[in-house]
Amino acid sequence: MRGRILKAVAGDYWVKVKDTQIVARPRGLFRYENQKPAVGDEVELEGETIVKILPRKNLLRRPFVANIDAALLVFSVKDPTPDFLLLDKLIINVLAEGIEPHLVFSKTDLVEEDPPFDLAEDYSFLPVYFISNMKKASLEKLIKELVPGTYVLAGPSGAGKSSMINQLAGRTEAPVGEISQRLRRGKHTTRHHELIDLGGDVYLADTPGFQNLEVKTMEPIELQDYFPDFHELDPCQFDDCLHDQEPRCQVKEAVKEGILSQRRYDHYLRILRELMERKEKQW
Ligand SMILES: Nc1nc2c(ncn2[C@@H]2O[C@H](COP(=O)(O)OP(=O)(O)OP(=O)(O)O)[C@@H](O)[C@H]2O)c(=O)[nH]1
Ligand SMILES: [Mg+2]
Ligand SMILES: [Zn+2]
Repeated sequence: MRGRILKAVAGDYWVKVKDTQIVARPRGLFRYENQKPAVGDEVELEGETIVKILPRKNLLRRPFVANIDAALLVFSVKDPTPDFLLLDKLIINVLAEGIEPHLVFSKTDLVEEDPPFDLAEDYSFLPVYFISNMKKASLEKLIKELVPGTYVLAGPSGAGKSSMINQLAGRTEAPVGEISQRLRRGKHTTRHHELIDLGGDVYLADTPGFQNLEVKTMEPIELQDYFPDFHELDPCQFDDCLHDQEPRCQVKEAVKEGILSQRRYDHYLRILRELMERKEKQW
């Protein structure tokens, strides 16, 4: 029997097989072989025993979820206000995992102009959605636009990820953090691992939020691979242009002309410096 793991709690795995769920345990040998089933895994069952984990497309460590197609990067328009450096770093890390980023601006009920399209101006290279967990229609619209697949929600603490999952799944029991008045963010309440089955082969996984993030270590020259908006330009004079001090750089030119976002470019330079410093420290 084949199935997919939707939930893991203390060594028990809820496996979806056709329209039912079976609570199963992994074969004893897995531990010996250093294999651990993950939420999202496609597995082979014999009765209530998981006997085989099918090859994975990818595996995230935190959260421990396998076979992710896309990430919904959730940033609230207010409380907390979006940290665009964090967003730009998150886009890089998600792309580096081979996962497709989508951008979701949440809590649009907190601003007068709804949807606040200007916030999304720099991100026309991504699918962008505007939602409020207080406005059911905005969530229905989002779900209608998602193609079948497994989506992981990621973003800063307090952005409304868990609230969104609760609304979409039509339930209230998953923990939602009381927003801390001082920091205006949630209290890291999201810890368990679960895929929410929304039907139509759309699955969502919640993740705990964070305040800051390190870009994955890579060669400085690779960084531009993760800036899709740079790719639409003509090539620079030098093949190995870092778009920094080099002459006749198309990226700098595009920033000057207002075709490319100044803020995105500033973040690019900042992250580039970080990667260079990290590289120097290795020596
Ligand atoms: N006004 C408004 N408040 C919201 C909305 N969505 C969530 N909130 C509130 O924002 C706070 C944080 O929401 P959560 O859903 O816990 O946020 P989270 O992204 O899961 O946070 P972490 O689990 O810490 O990463 C809670 O007090 C929610 O009630 C929204 O659409 N509008
Ligand atoms: Mg949460
Ligand atoms: Zn260049």
